[in-house]
Amino acid sequence: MDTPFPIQILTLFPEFFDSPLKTSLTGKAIDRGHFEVGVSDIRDFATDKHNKCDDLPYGGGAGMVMKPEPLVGALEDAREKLPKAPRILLTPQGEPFDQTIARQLADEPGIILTCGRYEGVDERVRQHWIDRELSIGDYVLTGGEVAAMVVVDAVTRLLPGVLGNQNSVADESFCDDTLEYAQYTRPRSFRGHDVPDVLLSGHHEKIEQWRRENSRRRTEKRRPDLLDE
Ligand code: 6GU
Repeated sequence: MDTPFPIQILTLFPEFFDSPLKTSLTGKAIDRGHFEVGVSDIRDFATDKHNKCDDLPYGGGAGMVMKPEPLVGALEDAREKLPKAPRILLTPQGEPFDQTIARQLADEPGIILTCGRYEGVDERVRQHWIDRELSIGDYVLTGGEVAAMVVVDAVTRLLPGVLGNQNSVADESFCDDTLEYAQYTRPRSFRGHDVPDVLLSGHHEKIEQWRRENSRRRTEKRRPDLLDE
């Protein structure tokens, strides 16, 4: 099946992606043909008889390094499937993934996501077979799988037709570099806590003004770094 946005994920743990890709909006969008996800098991490209994918670091030290042969085999196979898609490595050493990068990637003809594992990836693979390295934040994960799923979610929800209501993309946080305003739904009073009166007033200008103010105040308090820019 050819869709407008093919994604190929390269991983040592293909089963990790079974459930998140079936679930919720992501699963529905795949069923509707808005994008498709292929998962390659890097171990299938191992070249020795034990299917070894990691080895000791030259120079010594703790941990294991992902061997080049299986990774490059998997990357070449992905390239044949998706010749124009950028090859991305998920690694804590990558540039910080944000909404701007999500929008850039949504404009590509598809993406190849390589999940790093262990203490790292042989440097020659990064230098010669990878186009871009991304990190999802300043903390350490056991591998790139969770990060790859974050990228899939953030990018695919920007694809045409994936969200029913395209206004919810245009309207949201990080487009105008402020946090979303507070939201309320029924009941009007819940265990003694009331919805702000202005939201029940039906006065659209006043509601807009309240939301802008609420958004600005929370951004100042929680994320002053967003206002500095
Ligand atoms: Cl992409 N990988 C790992 N292992 N840890 C991370 C990360 C990626 N992004 C933040 N921490």
